[in-house]
Amino acid sequence: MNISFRFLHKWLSIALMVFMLTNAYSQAPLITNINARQTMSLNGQWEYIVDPYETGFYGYRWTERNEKDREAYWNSDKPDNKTDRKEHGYTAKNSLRVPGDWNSQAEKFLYYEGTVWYKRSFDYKKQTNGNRFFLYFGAVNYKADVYLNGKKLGSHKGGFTPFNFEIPDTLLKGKDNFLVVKVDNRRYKDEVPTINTDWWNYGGITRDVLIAEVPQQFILDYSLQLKKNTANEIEGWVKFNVPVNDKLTIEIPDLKWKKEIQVNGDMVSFSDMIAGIELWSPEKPVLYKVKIQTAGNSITDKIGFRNIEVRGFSIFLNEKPVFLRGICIHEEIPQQGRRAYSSADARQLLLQAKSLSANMVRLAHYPHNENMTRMADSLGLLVWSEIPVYWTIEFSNPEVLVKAKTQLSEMITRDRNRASIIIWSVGNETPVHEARTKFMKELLSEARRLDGSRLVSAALEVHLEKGVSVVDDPLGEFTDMVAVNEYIGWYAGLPSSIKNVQWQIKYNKPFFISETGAETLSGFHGDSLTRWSEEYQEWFYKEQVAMFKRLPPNFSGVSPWILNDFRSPRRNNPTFQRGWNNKGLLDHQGKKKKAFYVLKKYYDEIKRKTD
Ligand code: GCB
Repeated sequence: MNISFRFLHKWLSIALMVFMLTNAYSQAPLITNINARQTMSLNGQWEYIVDPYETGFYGYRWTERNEKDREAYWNSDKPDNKTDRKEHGYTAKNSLRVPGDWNSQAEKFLYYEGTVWYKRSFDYKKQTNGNRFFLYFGAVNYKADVYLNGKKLGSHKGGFTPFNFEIPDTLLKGKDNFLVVKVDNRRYKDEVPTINTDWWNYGGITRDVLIAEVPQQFILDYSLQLKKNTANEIEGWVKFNVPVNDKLTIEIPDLKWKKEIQVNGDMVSFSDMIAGIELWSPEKPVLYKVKIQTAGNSITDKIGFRNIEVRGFSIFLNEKPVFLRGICIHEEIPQQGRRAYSSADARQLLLQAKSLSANMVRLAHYPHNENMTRMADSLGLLVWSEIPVYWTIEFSNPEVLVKAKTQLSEMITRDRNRASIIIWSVGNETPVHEARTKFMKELLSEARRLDGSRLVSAALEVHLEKGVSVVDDPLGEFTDMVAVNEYIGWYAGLPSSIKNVQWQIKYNKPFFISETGAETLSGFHGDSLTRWSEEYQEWFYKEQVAMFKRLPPNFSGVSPWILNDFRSPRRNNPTFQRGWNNKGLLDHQGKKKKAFYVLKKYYDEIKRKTD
């Protein structure tokens, strides 16, 4: 290649890159506490086209359509005149509720995995000239490509975390904006989660969609919490979207505390002594109104203050050892076989957990919606929050690590001010080998880097060696607590075998049983040896509880599997499962099974001793 050709080649590649970048706006940093911003909701009925062949995206030579292609589904579906040929169209006859999964909205969608195009038209009245606009999605499962008025705003992968794109002022019209989202929920080996999971792959725009309108300079994100090992010192930081030169005020009116800081830059940190803070706890979930303000922008939140740490082999909450009376929850409303998303859904699920006398929930196996963590804050439930690094992810693939880290960072960014969250979990039941341990260690360090104030963990596996339950996963060395899932008496042996179980736990840290459970079809009765009967599950729980009582003093809690029966395509026993994993302590209709009362009794005993 001669010099001038090389130069031309380089110049052309740069031009191509610039062209690609200017044709899709990139994802903007996440705006936190979205509901406290000035927003317009785009929830409601959206029209859709089901597109299993991705015709709206690829031409017949299977090349990506260019932005102006009239046959691209992000462009107008209206014929220009009577001779015009249009082979796609949105119609009110085909519409889906947003937020919501598509699977539960029409029978044809029950098992659908593929592409659905969503379209919504809307008018927008700008509040103040010179403001900025962001299109915010609470979550879309799994991949979203977003187009406004024929322009691509950007894409996002990851089905359980929020994202936003800035809308250029010139693109947002007063009338009849044409918003299209291509949603693809197909499962791939190199995604997070990967192909194989034990839950329903609900597709769609599953959480809220909003337009947020903010000033040119605005408060993007902030952190406010109790300084470790103190009860009267608060520390935090505030981040702006751009460098500012302004006075910042942070105020907690109920504590008569106010701090003024001069900001020169895009971030400022602070700490201060505050008298009279009542600490947040499950028994008394005190939340304070917090006001953060600059000359041009202000935001309010409700924040609780508490300490969480590991001392020796116990977990301490506000200087007192705490036993986690937990329960695992999927983000699902079984009565309607759908994803949970609203505040009312969160209340239903978390009140069920409270009725079990739980003080903790493990939100499995992916970040649940913000209503859940906010509701946990106000109802007083401790939370384990997790990313869907589940079973056999491609641990040797560096791109997969980036995907997992992105989801981790989006989860932590959204929820770092929730007092309820005490544990960030980086995965569940990952198989022990070198590449995996390296991968998981990186996630643990990343979680600590993003938020050093909470515990970090992962649900590990236990293996049986000559009747002894051995916990020696090398990852246990790097987590703050050792959490394991065990199913002795269900997958391994009968409940009678639980009696003789010995534990060998390599790590002298808080020991937590992050799952245990047995399946039963609600209303099916037999003797306790009859699989699937309520009596079997009841017996299982009785033996498990007896075993918990024999565990060494570092036993710090348990979150059995699971609060409610949930949908899973892996569960195909035609009599007892029919597409449901029935390990719930409550059935599809919310009816309590016999085992519910066994666990509740155990939790009530502990509660009486510790509260
Ligand atoms: C597990 C998994 C959970 C499954 C459960 C089961 O260990 O972590 O996702 O649903 O077992 O029911 O087998």
